Amino acid sequence: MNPLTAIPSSLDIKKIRDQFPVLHQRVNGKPLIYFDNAATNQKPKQVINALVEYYQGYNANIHRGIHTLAEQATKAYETTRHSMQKFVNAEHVEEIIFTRGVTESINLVASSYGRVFLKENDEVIISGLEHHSNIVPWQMACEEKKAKLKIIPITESGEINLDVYQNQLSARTKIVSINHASNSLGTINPIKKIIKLAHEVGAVVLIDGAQAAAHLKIDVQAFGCDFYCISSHKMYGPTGAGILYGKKELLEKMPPYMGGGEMIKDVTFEKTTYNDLPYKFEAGTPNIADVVALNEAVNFINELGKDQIAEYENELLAYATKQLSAIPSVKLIGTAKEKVAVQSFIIEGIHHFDMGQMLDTRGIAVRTGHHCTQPLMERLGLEGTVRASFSVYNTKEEIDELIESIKRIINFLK
Ligand code: C6P
Repeated sequence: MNPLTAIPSSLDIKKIRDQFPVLHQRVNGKPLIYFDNAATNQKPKQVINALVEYYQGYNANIHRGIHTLAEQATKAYETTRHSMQKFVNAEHVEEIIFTRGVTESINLVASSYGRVFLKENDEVIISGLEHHSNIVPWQMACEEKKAKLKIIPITESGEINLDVYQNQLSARTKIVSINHASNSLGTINPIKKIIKLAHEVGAVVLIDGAQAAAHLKIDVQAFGCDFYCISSHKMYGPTGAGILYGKKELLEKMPPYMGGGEMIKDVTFEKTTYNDLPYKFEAGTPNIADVVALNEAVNFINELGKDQIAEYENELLAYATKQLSAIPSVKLIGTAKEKVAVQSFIIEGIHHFDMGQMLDTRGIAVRTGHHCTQPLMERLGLEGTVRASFSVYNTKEEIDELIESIKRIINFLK
């Protein structure tokens, strides 16, 4: 047995793959190899079944009706809130706000917290590794409040320069907003240290957990962060759902983000009083079905175990990185010491789009382009990269196929 293709992990990958119907198909005549997991990962049967069961069995609006279906739907929706509380280890269940995902969660904080707590000449710090969703909301808030946006520079390997960050912090810093793991490079950021330093100057910290939720253990109390954002669709759950975790004492001081049903206690034409947490931030009929099914995604992850998932994905990453770096015209982009299972690369003389398209003809799905991190690409002097991102259902055989395909495409285009 080739020692490189042996799987020492305790996970039964074949059994796991059997739970993902979408993986068992041909794309362009070849078996699908799905390496675009950082964009969205695939859904196990139990998540898909939960959606069907909800719509076939107890579709009803929540928190409003007193009939049986409404009570059943409300219970299922609130069960997910408790699961997500455990998933991130929040102290209070009302610290879990359902949103459409990370983008909405960050916008909620930038808009609501920013409206009250940002003043002229204050500073917001983000890093050079951020996704547009963790840049643009802060640009908007800073513009409105005449505050300043500061960027922590990154090193060649794709790590945050902590010395510069330390010097950037001051009494003017009000908010630090950083991703837990980079979507383009895979870098895992030292968030505990970043949070501690920010708190020393009295700033609050938001962590964008989009790329961490499916891969890393999340403990908001141990991290000490003030806000933590998650998208369901990047952790085996449905699209259009996610959470904002926020410390209760901060959420209580923040004004509502949107007005409408559910977020009110009492409305007259003269004055409206707002609902308690978490409902103050959940205006309108929420995305009930997807939140309900998210619970099954949490169960899926818990059943496998985050440690086991991380161990296996790290193996896949190490295997892919080793093979990719052995191809002479391939340059790896993003070589931080601590990474989630994301590997970006460029190929000398071949545009990333061309490589992506040619891989697609061989049934291999990767992402190409700037990955919604244009400032990061500019810093690296690149227009874009090819990005392969791995999940627990991927195999080393699939990576072998990727490597073989890249070699053939290089030879063909030479
Ligand atoms: N990154 C990618 O292919 P939403 O779209 O709200 O679920 O997540 C936005 C987002 C925010 N932060 C990070 C670090 C992200 O990776 C993403 C989504 C996808 O990399 C789609 S652009």
